[in-house]
Amino acid sequence: MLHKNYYITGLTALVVSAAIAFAPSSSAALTTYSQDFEAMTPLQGWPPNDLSDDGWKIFGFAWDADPYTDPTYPNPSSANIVFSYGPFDAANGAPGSIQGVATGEGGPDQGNVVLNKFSDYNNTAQDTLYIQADTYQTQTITAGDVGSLWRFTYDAKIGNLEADSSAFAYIQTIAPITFFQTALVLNDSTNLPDTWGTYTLDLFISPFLEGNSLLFGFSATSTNYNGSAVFYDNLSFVKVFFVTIDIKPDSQTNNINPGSKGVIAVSVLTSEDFDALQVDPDTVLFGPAYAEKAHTQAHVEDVDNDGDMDLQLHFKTQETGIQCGDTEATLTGNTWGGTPIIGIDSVNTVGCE
Ligand SMILES: [Ca+2]
Ligand SMILES: [Ca+2]
Ligand SMILES: [Ca+2]
Ligand SMILES: [Ca+2]
Repeated sequence: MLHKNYYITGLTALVVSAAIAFAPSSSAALTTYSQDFEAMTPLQGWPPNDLSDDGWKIFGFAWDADPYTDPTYPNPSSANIVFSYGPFDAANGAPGSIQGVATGEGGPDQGNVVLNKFSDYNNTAQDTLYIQADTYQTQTITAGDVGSLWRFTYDAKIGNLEADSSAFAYIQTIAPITFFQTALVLNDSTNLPDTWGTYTLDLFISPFLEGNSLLFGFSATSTNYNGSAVFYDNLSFVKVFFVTIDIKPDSQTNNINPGSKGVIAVSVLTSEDFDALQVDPDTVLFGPAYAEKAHTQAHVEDVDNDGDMDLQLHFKTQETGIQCGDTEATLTGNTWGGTPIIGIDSVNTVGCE
Protein backbone atom coordinates (compact mmCIF):
# COMPACT_ATOMS: atom_id res chain seq x y z
CA MET A 1 0.00 0.00 0.00
CA LEU A 2 1.30 3.43 -0.97
CA HIS A 3 1.44 5.98 1.79
CA LYS A 4 3.50 8.70 0.21
CA ASN A 5 2.34 11.65 -1.81
CA TYR A 6 -1.11 10.26 -2.33
CA TYR A 7 -2.91 13.54 -2.74
CA ILE A 8 -6.59 13.94 -3.34
CA THR A 9 -7.32 17.23 -5.03
CA GLY A 10 -10.33 19.39 -4.37
CA LEU A 11 -13.06 19.53 -1.80
CA THR A 12 -15.29 16.91 -3.40
CA ALA A 13 -12.48 14.44 -3.18
CA LEU A 14 -11.91 15.48 0.40
CA VAL A 15 -15.45 14.51 1.26
CA VAL A 16 -15.07 11.18 -0.55
CA SER A 17 -11.89 10.40 1.29
CA ALA A 18 -13.30 11.58 4.58
CA ALA A 19 -16.20 9.20 4.05
CA ILE A 20 -13.76 6.34 4.16
CA ALA A 21 -12.14 7.67 7.28
CA PHE A 22 -15.12 8.73 9.26
CA ALA A 23 -17.86 6.32 8.25
CA PRO A 24 -19.45 5.55 11.61
CA SER A 25 -18.87 2.04 12.84
CA SER A 26 -22.21 0.84 14.10
CA SER A 27 -21.24 -0.54 17.46
CA ALA A 28 -19.09 0.71 20.24
CA ALA A 29 -19.62 3.65 22.54
CA LEU A 30 -16.69 5.84 23.47
CA THR A 31 -14.07 3.78 25.22
CA THR A 32 -11.11 4.51 27.43
CA TYR A 33 -7.74 4.69 25.72
CA SER A 34 -4.30 4.95 27.29
CA GLN A 35 -0.81 4.69 25.89
CA ASP A 36 2.69 5.23 27.30
CA PHE A 37 4.45 3.85 24.16
CA GLU A 38 6.86 1.82 26.33
CA ALA A 39 5.99 -1.44 24.56
CA MET A 40 6.48 0.07 21.10
CA THR A 41 9.57 -0.36 18.92
CA PRO A 42 11.04 2.71 17.17
CA LEU A 43 11.59 3.02 13.43
CA GLN A 44 9.37 0.25 12.13
CA GLY A 45 8.37 2.20 9.04
CA TRP A 46 5.14 1.79 7.12
CA PRO A 47 2.15 -0.16 8.39
CA PRO A 48 1.81 -2.57 9.90
CA ASN A 49 3.72 -1.28 12.91
CA ASP A 50 3.06 -0.73 16.60
CA LEU A 51 1.33 2.64 15.98
CA SER A 52 -0.95 1.43 13.18
CA ASP A 53 -1.72 -1.74 15.16
CA ASP A 54 -2.79 0.59 17.99
CA GLY A 55 -5.28 2.33 15.69
CA TRP A 56 -3.39 5.51 14.85
CA LYS A 57 -4.45 7.19 11.58
CA ILE A 58 -3.13 10.16 9.64
CA PHE A 59 -4.63 12.87 7.48
CA GLY A 60 -2.95 15.74 5.64
CA PHE A 61 -3.96 19.19 4.42
CA ALA A 62 -2.07 21.69 2.30
CA TRP A 63 -2.90 25.34 3.01
CA ASP A 64 -2.17 28.24 0.69
CA ALA A 65 -1.24 30.49 3.62
CA ASP A 66 -0.13 30.08 7.22
CA PRO A 67 -3.24 28.96 9.15
CA TYR A 68 -1.56 29.75 12.49
CA THR A 69 -1.38 33.49 11.91
CA ASP A 70 -5.12 33.71 11.22
CA PRO A 71 -7.30 34.94 14.11
CA THR A 72 -9.68 32.01 13.63
CA TYR A 73 -6.93 29.35 13.64
CA PRO A 74 -7.14 26.41 13.33
CA ASN A 75 -10.09 27.06 11.04
CA PRO A 76 -8.59 30.03 9.21
CA SER A 77 -10.72 32.24 7.02
CA SER A 78 -7.71 33.75 5.26
CA ALA A 79 -6.19 30.43 4.17
CA ASN A 80 -7.62 27.77 1.87
CA ILE A 81 -7.08 24.02 1.61
CA VAL A 82 -5.40 23.41 -1.75
CA PHE A 83 -5.56 19.64 -1.39
CA SER A 84 -5.87 17.01 1.28
CA TYR A 85 -4.87 13.39 1.62
CA GLY A 86 -5.73 10.45 3.78
CA PRO A 87 -6.78 8.76 5.84
CA PHE A 88 -3.95 6.27 6.08
CA ASP A 89 -2.66 4.01 8.78
CA ALA A 90 0.14 5.77 10.66
CA ALA A 91 3.72 4.90 9.85
CA ASN A 92 6.33 4.66 12.60
CA GLY A 93 9.38 6.80 12.13
CA ALA A 94 10.51 6.00 8.62
CA PRO A 95 11.58 8.80 6.24
CA GLY A 96 8.44 10.39 4.89
CA SER A 97 6.31 9.48 7.89
CA ILE A 98 4.69 12.19 10.00
CA GLN A 99 5.24 10.60 13.41
CA GLY A 100 7.19 7.87 15.12
CA VAL A 101 7.99 6.53 18.53
CA ALA A 102 11.34 7.79 19.78
CA THR A 103 13.74 7.06 22.62
CA GLY A 104 16.03 9.30 24.63
CA GLU A 105 13.56 12.17 25.14
CA GLY A 106 11.57 11.02 28.17
CA GLY A 107 11.85 12.38 31.70
CA PRO A 108 11.23 10.50 34.95
CA ASP A 109 7.51 10.21 34.22
CA GLN A 110 7.81 9.36 30.52
CA GLY A 111 10.11 6.34 30.57
CA ASN A 112 12.15 5.34 27.58
CA VAL A 113 9.69 5.69 24.70
CA VAL A 114 7.62 8.70 23.62
CA LEU A 115 5.73 9.84 20.52
CA ASN A 116 7.55 12.23 18.18
CA LYS A 117 5.00 14.15 16.12
CA PHE A 118 5.90 16.38 13.16
CA SER A 119 4.71 17.57 9.77
CA ASP A 120 4.91 15.77 6.41
CA TYR A 121 8.35 16.43 4.95
CA ASN A 122 7.81 13.96 2.14
CA ASN A 123 5.28 16.37 0.70
CA THR A 124 7.13 18.50 -1.88
CA ALA A 125 4.39 21.11 -1.62
CA GLN A 126 6.37 22.26 1.43
CA ASP A 127 8.15 24.42 -1.17
CA THR A 128 5.20 26.76 -1.46
CA LEU A 129 2.38 25.63 0.84
CA TYR A 130 1.78 25.03 4.56
CA ILE A 131 1.44 21.30 5.20
CA GLN A 132 -0.73 20.26 8.15
CA ALA A 133 -0.28 16.63 9.16
CA ASP A 134 -2.66 15.09 11.73
CA THR A 135 -2.11 11.88 13.72
CA TYR A 136 -5.18 10.68 15.59
CA GLN A 137 -7.36 8.00 17.13
CA THR A 138 -11.00 7.82 16.08
CA GLN A 139 -14.15 6.50 17.78
CA THR A 140 -17.89 6.86 17.23
CA ILE A 141 -20.22 8.69 19.60
CA THR A 142 -23.38 6.75 20.43
CA ALA A 143 -26.61 7.65 22.21
CA GLY A 144 -25.28 6.25 25.46
CA ASP A 145 -22.41 8.74 25.41
CA VAL A 146 -24.68 11.80 25.41
CA GLY A 147 -24.30 13.81 28.59
CA SER A 148 -20.84 12.47 29.40
CA LEU A 149 -17.63 14.43 29.67
CA TRP A 150 -14.45 13.01 28.16
CA ARG A 151 -10.92 14.08 28.97
CA PHE A 152 -7.81 13.75 26.81
CA THR A 153 -4.71 14.03 28.99
CA TYR A 154 -1.15 13.91 27.71
CA ASP A 155 2.40 14.93 28.56
CA ALA A 156 4.21 17.16 26.06
CA LYS A 157 7.41 19.09 25.45
CA ILE A 158 8.65 21.00 22.46
CA GLY A 159 11.04 19.37 19.99
CA ASN A 160 12.72 20.94 16.99
CA LEU A 161 9.91 23.34 16.12
CA GLU A 162 11.22 26.18 13.93
CA ALA A 163 9.89 29.42 12.52
CA ASP A 164 6.58 29.36 10.63
CA SER A 165 5.70 25.97 12.13
CA SER A 166 2.82 25.32 14.51
CA ALA A 167 1.34 22.39 16.41
CA PHE A 168 -1.63 21.51 18.55
CA ALA A 169 -3.34 18.67 20.41
CA TYR A 170 -7.06 18.25 19.94
CA ILE A 171 -10.37 16.54 20.41
CA GLN A 172 -12.60 17.00 17.38
CA THR A 173 -15.98 15.72 16.31
CA ILE A 174 -17.15 15.29 12.74
CA ALA A 175 -20.74 14.87 11.60
CA PRO A 176 -21.74 11.88 9.48
CA ILE A 177 -22.65 12.46 5.82
CA THR A 178 -21.66 16.13 5.70
CA PHE A 179 -18.30 15.66 7.45
CA PHE A 180 -18.61 19.08 8.97
CA GLN A 181 -16.55 19.67 12.07
CA THR A 182 -19.08 19.89 14.90
CA ALA A 183 -16.79 20.47 17.87
CA LEU A 184 -13.13 21.19 18.42
CA VAL A 185 -11.13 21.74 21.57
CA LEU A 186 -7.39 22.19 21.33
CA ASN A 187 -4.25 23.10 23.19
CA ASP A 188 -1.68 25.03 21.22
CA SER A 189 1.65 23.17 21.34
CA THR A 190 3.60 25.74 19.31
CA ASN A 191 5.18 27.51 22.26
CA LEU A 192 5.56 24.67 24.75
CA PRO A 193 8.68 24.65 26.95
CA ASP A 194 11.39 22.06 26.40
CA THR A 195 10.54 20.46 29.74
CA TRP A 196 7.75 17.95 30.15
CA GLY A 197 4.34 19.10 31.36
CA THR A 198 0.89 17.54 31.62
CA TYR A 199 -2.03 18.98 29.68
CA THR A 200 -5.74 18.19 29.43
CA LEU A 201 -8.60 18.75 27.03
CA ASP A 202 -12.27 18.17 27.93
CA LEU A 203 -15.19 17.64 25.58
CA PHE A 204 -18.80 17.46 26.75
CA ILE A 205 -20.91 15.13 24.59
CA SER A 206 -24.07 17.05 23.76
CA PRO A 207 -27.10 15.32 22.16
CA PHE A 208 -26.14 17.08 18.93
CA LEU A 209 -23.01 14.91 18.69
CA GLU A 210 -24.71 11.50 18.67
CA GLY A 211 -23.55 9.52 15.64
CA ASN A 212 -20.56 11.79 15.08
CA SER A 213 -17.01 10.57 14.84
CA LEU A 214 -14.72 11.68 17.63
CA LEU A 215 -11.02 12.16 16.91
CA PHE A 216 -8.26 12.91 19.39
CA GLY A 217 -4.61 13.38 18.62
CA PHE A 218 -2.00 15.78 17.39
CA SER A 219 -1.45 18.15 14.48
CA ALA A 220 1.74 19.67 13.09
CA THR A 221 2.08 22.28 10.36
CA SER A 222 5.19 23.47 8.55
CA THR A 223 6.34 25.12 5.36
CA ASN A 224 9.67 25.08 3.57
CA TYR A 225 10.67 21.92 5.50
CA ASN A 226 11.13 23.81 8.77
CA GLY A 227 11.16 21.65 11.89
CA SER A 228 7.80 21.09 13.63
CA ALA A 229 8.47 18.35 16.20
CA VAL A 230 6.66 18.06 19.51
CA PHE A 231 7.07 15.10 21.85
CA TYR A 232 3.99 13.54 23.50
CA ASP A 233 3.58 10.72 26.01
CA ASN A 234 1.31 9.22 28.69
CA LEU A 235 -1.88 9.68 26.70
CA SER A 236 -5.24 8.93 28.25
CA PHE A 237 -8.77 9.40 26.98
CA VAL A 238 -11.21 8.76 29.80
CA LYS A 239 -14.72 9.57 30.88
CA VAL A 240 -14.92 12.09 33.68
CA PHE A 241 -17.20 11.02 36.55
CA PHE A 242 -19.79 13.61 37.58
CA VAL A 243 -20.03 13.91 41.35
CA THR A 244 -22.33 15.92 43.58
CA ILE A 245 -20.64 18.72 45.47
CA ASP A 246 -22.05 21.16 47.99
CA ILE A 247 -20.39 24.55 48.21
CA LYS A 248 -20.91 25.89 51.77
CA PRO A 249 -22.83 22.85 53.06
CA ASP A 250 -24.50 24.97 55.74
CA SER A 251 -25.93 27.37 53.16
CA GLN A 252 -28.51 27.01 50.40
CA THR A 253 -27.64 30.31 48.74
CA ASN A 254 -23.85 29.78 48.76
CA ASN A 255 -23.09 33.46 49.24
CA ILE A 256 -19.44 34.19 48.54
CA ASN A 257 -17.70 37.52 49.00
CA PRO A 258 -14.85 37.45 46.47
CA GLY A 259 -12.96 39.96 48.63
CA SER A 260 -13.06 37.73 51.70
CA LYS A 261 -9.82 36.68 53.34
CA GLY A 262 -11.52 33.54 54.62
CA VAL A 263 -12.04 30.02 53.32
CA ILE A 264 -14.88 28.31 51.48
CA ALA A 265 -16.00 24.84 52.56
CA VAL A 266 -16.81 22.46 49.71
CA SER A 267 -18.09 18.93 50.25
CA VAL A 268 -17.90 16.02 47.86
CA LEU A 269 -20.95 13.92 48.67
CA THR A 270 -21.10 10.15 48.75
CA SER A 271 -23.93 8.53 46.80
CA GLU A 272 -25.00 5.01 45.81
CA ASP A 273 -22.76 5.32 42.76
CA PHE A 274 -19.82 7.10 44.31
CA ASP A 275 -17.75 6.94 47.49
CA ALA A 276 -16.40 10.44 48.12
CA LEU A 277 -13.63 8.97 50.28
CA GLN A 278 -12.15 7.55 47.07
CA VAL A 279 -11.18 11.09 46.06
CA ASP A 280 -7.47 11.86 46.48
CA PRO A 281 -7.60 15.26 48.27
CA ASP A 282 -4.21 16.26 46.89
CA THR A 283 -5.61 16.21 43.33
CA VAL A 284 -8.63 18.39 44.06
CA LEU A 285 -8.79 21.87 42.52
CA PHE A 286 -11.60 24.39 43.00
CA GLY A 287 -12.76 27.49 41.19
CA PRO A 288 -11.66 29.28 38.05
CA ALA A 289 -8.12 29.73 39.43
CA TYR A 290 -7.83 26.04 40.43
CA ALA A 291 -7.19 26.57 44.14
CA GLU A 292 -5.66 23.66 46.02
CA LYS A 293 -7.11 22.72 49.39
CA ALA A 294 -6.13 25.09 52.17
CA HIS A 295 -5.74 22.52 54.95
CA THR A 296 -3.28 19.69 54.94
CA GLN A 297 -6.05 17.33 56.02
CA ALA A 298 -9.37 16.87 54.32
CA HIS A 299 -12.22 16.23 56.75
CA VAL A 300 -14.33 13.11 56.63
CA GLU A 301 -17.80 13.59 58.04
CA ASP A 302 -21.43 13.01 57.19
CA VAL A 303 -21.94 16.51 55.87
CA ASP A 304 -25.54 16.04 54.70
CA ASN A 305 -26.65 13.75 57.57
CA ASP A 306 -27.82 10.97 55.29
CA GLY A 307 -25.82 8.26 57.03
CA ASP A 308 -22.79 8.00 54.75
CA MET A 309 -19.44 9.71 55.09
CA ASP A 310 -18.57 12.64 52.81
CA LEU A 311 -15.36 14.50 52.06
CA GLN A 312 -15.06 18.13 53.11
CA LEU A 313 -12.33 20.43 51.86
CA HIS A 314 -11.59 24.11 52.39
CA PHE A 315 -10.22 26.59 49.88
CA LYS A 316 -8.91 30.12 50.44
CA THR A 317 -11.40 32.45 48.77
CA GLN A 318 -8.58 34.56 47.36
CA GLU A 319 -7.06 31.52 45.64
CA THR A 320 -10.27 30.29 44.01
CA GLY A 321 -10.45 33.08 41.44
CA ILE A 322 -14.20 33.46 42.02
CA GLN A 323 -15.18 36.94 40.81
CA CYS A 324 -18.19 39.18 41.27
CA GLY A 325 -21.00 37.99 39.02
CA ASP A 326 -19.93 34.34 38.88
CA THR A 327 -22.93 32.03 39.26
CA GLU A 328 -21.24 28.64 39.61
CA ALA A 329 -17.94 27.08 40.55
CA THR A 330 -16.36 23.79 39.59
CA LEU A 331 -14.37 21.24 41.57
CA THR A 332 -12.16 18.71 39.79
CA GLY A 333 -9.88 15.93 40.96
CA ASN A 334 -9.01 12.29 40.64
CA THR A 335 -9.87 9.21 42.64
CA TRP A 336 -7.05 7.18 44.13
CA GLY A 337 -7.65 4.85 41.19
CA GLY A 338 -7.06 7.66 38.69
CA THR A 339 -10.64 8.32 37.56
CA PRO A 340 -11.13 12.04 36.95
CA ILE A 341 -14.11 13.63 38.69
CA ILE A 342 -15.95 16.92 38.26
CA GLY A 343 -18.66 18.58 40.32
CA ILE A 344 -20.42 21.92 39.88
CA ASP A 345 -22.53 23.94 42.31
CA SER A 346 -24.03 27.41 42.26
CA VAL A 347 -22.54 30.45 43.93
CA ASN A 348 -24.01 33.87 44.68
CA THR A 349 -21.40 36.60 44.90
CA VAL A 350 -21.96 39.30 47.53
CA GLY A 351 -20.15 42.43 48.70
CA CYS A 352 -19.40 43.39 45.14
CA GLU A 353 -20.62 47.01 45.05
CA1 LIG B 1 6.59 6.58 27.62
CA1 LIG C 1 -24.52 24.90 49.82
CA1 LIG D 1 -24.97 10.37 50.53
CA1 LIG E 1 -23.50 11.89 53.76
